[in-house]
Amino acid sequence: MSERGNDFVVVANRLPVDLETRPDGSHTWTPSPGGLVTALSPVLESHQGCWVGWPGVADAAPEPFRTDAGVLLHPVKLTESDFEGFYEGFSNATLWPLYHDLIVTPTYDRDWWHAYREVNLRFADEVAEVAAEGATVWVQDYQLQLLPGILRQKRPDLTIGFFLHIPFPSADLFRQLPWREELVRGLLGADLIGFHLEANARNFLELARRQGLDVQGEASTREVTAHIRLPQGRTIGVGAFPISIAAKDFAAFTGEEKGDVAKLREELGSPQRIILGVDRLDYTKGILQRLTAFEELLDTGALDPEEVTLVQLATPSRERLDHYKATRSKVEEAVGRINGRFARVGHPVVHYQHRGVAKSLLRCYYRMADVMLVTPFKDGMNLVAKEYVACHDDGSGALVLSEFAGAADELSQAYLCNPFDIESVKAALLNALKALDDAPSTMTQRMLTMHQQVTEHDVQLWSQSFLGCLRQAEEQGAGA
Ligand code: GDG
Repeated sequence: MSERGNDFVVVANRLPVDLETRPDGSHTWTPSPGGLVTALSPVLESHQGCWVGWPGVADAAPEPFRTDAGVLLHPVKLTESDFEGFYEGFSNATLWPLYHDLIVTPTYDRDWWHAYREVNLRFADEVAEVAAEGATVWVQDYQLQLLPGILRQKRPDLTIGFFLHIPFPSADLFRQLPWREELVRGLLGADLIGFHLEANARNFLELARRQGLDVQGEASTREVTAHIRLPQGRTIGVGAFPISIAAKDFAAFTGEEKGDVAKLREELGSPQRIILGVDRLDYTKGILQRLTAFEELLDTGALDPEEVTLVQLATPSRERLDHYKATRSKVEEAVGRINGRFARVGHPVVHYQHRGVAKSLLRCYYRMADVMLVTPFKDGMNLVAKEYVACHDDGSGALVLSEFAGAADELSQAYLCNPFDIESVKAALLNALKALDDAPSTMTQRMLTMHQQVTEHDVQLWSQSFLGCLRQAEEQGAGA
């Protein structure tokens, strides 16, 4: 199979599938978790492009192959030591907490930084091999921030876009990073740098100004209204592109599926109200806070355990890292304690699962839930909130959403809360439950307004908007 000559290449830390070994030693591929894969798969399928990324297992170097949907997958090998230094270390114990406003303290480790640089160089070699002359390369996320700069040097013929899926912190926080200049230089190799929100783009532009760069224009809520002009004359577009979902995949429940939703409700004991949480098990997502809020409402009698049930689906994530282990154990302790205090045997008040579920089942959970609780301390966007809304084309349900999730900018009809303030989470949850009983038509209107927003601004619009601006940025940059 010819692997060279791809006109459109997406590069992300992970491939959209993970390599798994069956008990008999043979290999199989399963979809890999997380928001980035959810967002990018449809885009690549429509371009029949090439996806460069790690197959999810250390030391594995499978041959490139084409998916049924026509996407060429090009695996990049990471050793166990790369995985520890580049992925678990610098990406997830340095950058992740720093970019999420220090919810836990980042570790600054020189060896991790060296591993990060090494792996970015390796990704650049692989991309240079598969990209055609003049190809468009779209680099994804915080694990690959050096890649645009390395690629620019190696392959000046490429058009390079970069999109950050997590928040970008204020210049004051960012300057903690010992390798801040190198990181910014890496990003500035791109023709276009995209963020979810205007606030993220503003933070980056402020940082560029402080580094003495020539910044023209200001960030705005959508697309590119600001540019950075480098001393060598090249111009880089900076803009906001709020990511979304393939909304139509979540709407339109068939009669059979509605039956499945009703059955799921029965399996939970047909409670009057079902509250749902769906997250990767990550300390940024505020799972413990929401359990604590629920427990306090049961404790004071504001909620009746015979009437209300909370379902928490928590997908395993970054399980070897200490902060993740600690979060999991606190969450599981809270689930046990709440059930111990308020449930009857055979009738849990909190249903908890630490395993992923199939997308078809996830849709049913979303549709079934009367209230969706999304309470991150900080989140780039949060696709779960949008998926829930997309499943409620009938106007049912209510969304409780953290002010600190990027999605709050668009989903203003949600019950917004401050997850750092338990009273605020409790009030938002109670208000949502009460309004479902007392003001059903207002609730329907709120949900339908959000549904329209998500349907009209779907993931296809996101990618078209980014790629359209990338073409313009490249033309402007080349003309400079
Ligand atoms: C990062 C940023 C940004 C979850 N459990 C299951 C499952 N999921 C899917 C959801 C959703 C995705 O995973 C999670 O996306 P989020 O956006 O909520 O969160 P992150 O993984 O942290 O994503 C985030 C995103 O990138 C995109 O830019 O929004 O801010 O942190 O799609 O449905 N899917 C299935 N089973 C599960 O059990 N099938």
